[in-house]
Amino acid sequence: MSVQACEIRDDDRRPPVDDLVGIVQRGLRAKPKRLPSWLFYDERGSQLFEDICEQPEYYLTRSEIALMDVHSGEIADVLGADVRLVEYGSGNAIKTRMLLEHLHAPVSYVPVEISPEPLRNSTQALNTRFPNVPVQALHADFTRPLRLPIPPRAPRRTVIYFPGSTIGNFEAREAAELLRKMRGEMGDNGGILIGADLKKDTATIEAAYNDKAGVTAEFTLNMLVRLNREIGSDFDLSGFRHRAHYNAMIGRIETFIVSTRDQKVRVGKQQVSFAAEEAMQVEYSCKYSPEDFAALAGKAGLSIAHEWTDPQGMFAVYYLVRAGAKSA
Ligand code: AVJ
Repeated sequence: MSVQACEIRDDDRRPPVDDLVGIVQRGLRAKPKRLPSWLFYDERGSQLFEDICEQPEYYLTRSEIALMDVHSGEIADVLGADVRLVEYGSGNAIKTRMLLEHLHAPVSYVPVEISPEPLRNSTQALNTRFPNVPVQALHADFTRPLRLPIPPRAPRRTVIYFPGSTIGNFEAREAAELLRKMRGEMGDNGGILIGADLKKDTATIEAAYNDKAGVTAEFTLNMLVRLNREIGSDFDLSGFRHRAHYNAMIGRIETFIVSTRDQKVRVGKQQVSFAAEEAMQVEYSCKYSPEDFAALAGKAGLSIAHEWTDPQGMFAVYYLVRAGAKSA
């Protein structure tokens, strides 16, 4: 088969690049103040996240890769032949490659990504590496209803791949809603292959979000750098710090940007006051035991057909199918 052209499709129902000043102003009016975690991922933020993945304390990425290293063959067997693989996000080159290497005659690979730059890069890299797998990149926001490109031939099933514990960034209700949406997109016979970080001792989890080298702190504060650049706000970086704390009751890392003093910040035409030690919430990273995850899946009309963990039991990958379906 010949090399496929890089096809990137725009989902024309994508909302126009939203009013960033408005989003930030709204978040800063909320009590407590909060800003959405997707604001982390400008170009610098995406680079910093890659650097986080190399930190010795950040076990998530390494563990998921170790898991794929051991189990990707078996995972591919469970998914079966002629799968259309739809990935939510596209920044996961290594894990995706490990999966595609083992999949049996995949029909197509559909990365869904909101930022065009990583989408183009991963499309090209995969085209080179897997010349026989048609890549149908979709430029869209995966939290919204998707119109998937027409596959080059009929797939036996559509599998949505959502690695990286990104599901952990959604609060329980939103996570269930997102899974419910995925359930619709994958169809009756489809499945969801999803990575989620496991609950474990507080010290290990907290260390992962407070690395000694300070990369995570820089990643967190880069959100303010980004806002200063993109909306002309005047956050003084020396007046804010990173704080990440594990809420063991709820089972999630809660990340804040803390104001170190009384101060005012201009955002658009508004002045926003921060009290000393006031904490602005910027990210949740929810951790799930396998039982927690089964309950979450259940709320979305799904059940766990298979689950895998890495040799050290740090991280889990689940294969979800419609509840009551005859499974994979
Ligand atoms: C990319 C969402 C999985 O929550 O662990 C890493 C992002 N934030 N360090 C996570 C993140 C701080 C990461 N996810």
